[in-house]
Amino acid sequence: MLKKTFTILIVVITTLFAVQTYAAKKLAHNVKISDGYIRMVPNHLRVTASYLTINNTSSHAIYLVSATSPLAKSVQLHKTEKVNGMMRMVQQQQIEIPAHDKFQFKPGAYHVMFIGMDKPIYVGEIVPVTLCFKDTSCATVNMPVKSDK
Ligand SMILES: [Cu+2]
Repeated sequence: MLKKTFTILIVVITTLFAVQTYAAKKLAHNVKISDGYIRMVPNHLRVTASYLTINNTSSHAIYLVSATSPLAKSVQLHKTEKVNGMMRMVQQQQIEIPAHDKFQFKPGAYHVMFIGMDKPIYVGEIVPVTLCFKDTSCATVNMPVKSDK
């Protein structure tokens, strides 16, 4: 009797875990991502940034909370700020995209930062970047590497 209860419990836990795993990969239907690109950097640099526009097509605010990419071990959300006359980058825990509005990442302001690239990048290379939101939905975008003009 005890053994049976234990078995049922394991099945329930496994099911819960499976649901959670599925939820973590839920597709973000409420966002449209455009103009995404990765900034070309000199070969010896192992850090770069990407810029993009996120359109929120839903009637409620959404929050970007993380980004991942095979390009780098660490991918962070950053904002460049001027502090005491010095430019510095501040990591953001989340970025709000208001309802029916868009949010632009651009040089000198918000960007997605890639830290610790394994290899150099080249112009024209396509890099997948996955953006995940507070509601656990994610969107993967293929971004070309481009040089800033
Ligand atoms: Cu940065």
